[in-house]
Parts: sequence; C-alpha cells; structure tokens
Amino acid sequence: MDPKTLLITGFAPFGTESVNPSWEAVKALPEHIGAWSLHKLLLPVEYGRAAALAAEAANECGADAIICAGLAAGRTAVTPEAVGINVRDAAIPDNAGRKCEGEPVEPDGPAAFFSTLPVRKMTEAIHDAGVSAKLSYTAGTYVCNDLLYTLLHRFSGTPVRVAFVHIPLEKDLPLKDSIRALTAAIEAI
Ligand code: PCA
Repeated sequence: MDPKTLLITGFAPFGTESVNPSWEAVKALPEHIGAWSLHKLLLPVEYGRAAALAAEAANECGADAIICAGLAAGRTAVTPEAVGINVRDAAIPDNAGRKCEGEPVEPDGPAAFFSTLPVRKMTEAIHDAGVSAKLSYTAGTYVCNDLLYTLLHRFSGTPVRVAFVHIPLEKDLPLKDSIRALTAAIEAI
C-alpha cells in the first residue's frame, strides 16, 4: 500500500515560554508512522499566517491529513480538540504584536467546525499508550484555535482531514510522553 501523506505541525515559542514542546515533540517523530509518511512544519504563533503556511504546505506535499500540535500551558493531559470556533480573543498578542478582542477568524464563516479526524479514537489510543489524555471541546480562542478553524474551513468539502492536539508544558508531561502520544494518535487515524 502506498504511504499516505500527513502534514504535522508544531508551534514556535510564545508568551513567557522560551521553548514550545509542541515543536520539540513533532521534530522528534520518525519520518514514517504506520501507513503515514510525515511532513513536518514549524509554524509562527501569528493569527492568519500560521494557517496560511500550513495550508500552503498541505497543498505542496499533497497531504491526505493534517495534525497540528500546540502547547496548552496549565493542562496536564494531552488533549485532542473536537472543535474549532470562529473567534479570535486573547489577553496576549501574537508573536507579530497583534492583539485580538472578540474578532471573527472568518467574517463570513460558520460559528464552528468539528474536527474531521477521529479525535475520540485518537484520545483512546493515547490513553492506551499509557499517556494521560482527554478529549477537549475548546481549543481556546488564540492562535491554535485560529489554525484549527481556518484549516477546517479551508479543507471543508475536500478529502483532506484535519485535527489539532494540545500538549502540556514539559514540567507537567515529559517530552517523551508527548512524543508517544502523537505517535499513538497518528497510528489511530
Ligand atoms: N499554543 C497557543 C498558540 C501556540 C501554541 O503552541 C494556543 O493554544 O493557542
């Protein structure tokens, strides 16, 4: 069977953190997992631009699926995200200095999209791999949600499937567990 192509992304550091474990974990993944051939991409923490770069990369590599990873400081479990919503609202600016207070991601877009990869199955697979996992119904309203919503909107009605996985800070979950979680999630799709 021909390998299928997965675009997998992580984010640059932002806010007060000097390292973003989402990219550290993505970077450490092998080139192939199960039936999937991985294309890795580091994204800037910028509204709009992160999603534009991810969509461009997905088209260039002919991705069948996209999994984006991001940091959720304060969470202690790995949390696949079930929903992306049409809101940008955060107390901190993005890395380009842009601060959003209750703006839409897409002015004419629907309120929300459900993830198009099997997030419940991914969550169970992470748990079965021995890593704390919980299905989440909020990806927040910062750049991670912006990325998830925009990709779901952009690839709506196409065969390209999209999901987002939030991972904890390294002080709350060792990096090797985040790597194992992403591997299990990929094996489950
Ligand atoms: N986490 C942020 C943006 C980048 C990241 O890794 C978020 O949850 O929106």
